[in-house]
Amino acid sequence: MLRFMSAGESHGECMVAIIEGLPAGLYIDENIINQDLFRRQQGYGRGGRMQIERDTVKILTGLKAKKTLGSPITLMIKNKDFKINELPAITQPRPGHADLSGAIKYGFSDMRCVLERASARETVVRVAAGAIAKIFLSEFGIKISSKVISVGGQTNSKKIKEKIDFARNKKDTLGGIFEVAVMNVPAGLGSYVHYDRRLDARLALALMSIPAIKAVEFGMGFEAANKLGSQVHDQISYSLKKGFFRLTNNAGGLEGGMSNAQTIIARCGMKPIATLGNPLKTIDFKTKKPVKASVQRSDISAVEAAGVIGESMSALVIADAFMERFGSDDLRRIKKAFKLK
Ligand code: EPS
Repeated sequence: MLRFMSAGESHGECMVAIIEGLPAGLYIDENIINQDLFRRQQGYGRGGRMQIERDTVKILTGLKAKKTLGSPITLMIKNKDFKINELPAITQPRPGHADLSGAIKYGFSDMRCVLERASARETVVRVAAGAIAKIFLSEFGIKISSKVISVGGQTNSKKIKEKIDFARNKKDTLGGIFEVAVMNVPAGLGSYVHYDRRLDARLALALMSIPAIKAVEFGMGFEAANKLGSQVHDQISYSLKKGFFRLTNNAGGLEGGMSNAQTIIARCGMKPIATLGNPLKTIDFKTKKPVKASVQRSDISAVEAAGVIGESMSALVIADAFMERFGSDDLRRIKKAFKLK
């Protein structure tokens, strides 16, 4: 089983991930991880923090001569903006953020203690872990990409920029929709035999866990609910060259909780960032008096970056399901099993 855990606070010393379950013999090029870390920092509408950080990974364990040993891999990314102990207390919870429920849950009166871990900064190590899963998948020709579908309801890139400028001027924020595509996935990853083995359910969990994601759909998604079966299901065909293939891909590459060898297509709906420059009404946690929510440095919109995180989370799920089917100890043996597919 491929699993990972992360640790770290947004303004702590560093962010860390431990990944376990990768086979031995996989060559890891740190530059490939750093490319994805760079991509996560991009996109029109990002905030001041991205000007400070130049995220690069340091691999602390699990490799010898850049090859995996099958042992846990530790990834570390330093926070340049390390100042957790100098930051002032926050008592005005932001609507839409983890602030209020987190303070009630853990018994804090200072919401700084919540937001340090709830921050989307944590996704930096998910992207580093996901890049390693992508390196593994690329050995088998599996490729993952993402694109922005819309921001604030706009689909054209010029209009998206204008809408982000509008939100910035209004001291407001925007969400949007991104799409993740996983190409060249063999049929039969995941399973229909039990709820927690279904690949669509596992992908939905991974994607829904990305901060600010409120909706996930595959293929035709919600639209399929309004159509006839004959307009939805992907008819099956066969050729010697391609083997079985489909005339359409409305299922988004997923049927019966398994991959069906078509491209896996997932779309995620991201709510607007919760920190507003022109803050919403809230209640001071200590005085219980009406106040305006706290204003922290933040992004106006981060849909492009969220797409990169969506790729990473999908890569981790697909790599896990791939190893269930073809083995997970030794890369050479996995390649042999894959050839027999
Ligand atoms: C982010 C780091 C954070 C925010 C943003 C994304 O850093 P800071 O709080 O120091 O500005 O810029 O996070 C949020 C918008 C949020 O609500 O958590 C990052 O590394 O992506």
